[in-house]
Amino acid sequence: MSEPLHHAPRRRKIAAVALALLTAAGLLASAPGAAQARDAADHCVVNLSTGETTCAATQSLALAADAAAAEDVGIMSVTLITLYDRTNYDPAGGTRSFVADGSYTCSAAYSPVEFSVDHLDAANWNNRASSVHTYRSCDIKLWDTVTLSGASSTWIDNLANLDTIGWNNRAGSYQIS
Ligand SMILES: [Ca+2]
Ligand SMILES: [Ca+2]
Repeated sequence: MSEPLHHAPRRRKIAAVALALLTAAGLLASAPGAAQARDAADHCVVNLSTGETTCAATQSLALAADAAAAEDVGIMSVTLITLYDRTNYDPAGGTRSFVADGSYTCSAAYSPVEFSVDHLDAANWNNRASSVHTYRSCDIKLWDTVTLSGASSTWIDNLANLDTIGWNNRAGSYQIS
């Protein structure tokens, strides 16, 4: 494989979580092979409270896997934002969700910024988001580059088609407030 070695442990962990879920759901008979599972794991949940990123073959499985892992350490996950590869919040093309502890709600003001998430390229999400949904009073600002620099979007609540503001397949990093 051409991927950096430091990615290997996380991928193994992700595979283990996905397999555990498939087993629990009684779906193991139809589980894809390892190569297919790796390609299909395009739904990830970044948990601010635990620092873990959990991926699975579907958005619901990824959220469930994150929730189960967080619950083990006494944290209730709540989704703050979800990026969608496709427009109209269609999860079929892949999703990336950002979650925090259940008590978290974003402040009404845009300043100060509450979370900054850069380097979407490292997650294979550079220039990819086409719709975005936010929760818990959070809004999102997109940045063109992966380092929170260059052009930035307005603060977005929910937007089913980022092309309407010229931000389709453009975000390289983002901020939440
Ligand atoms: Ca896209
Ligand atoms: Ca960009």
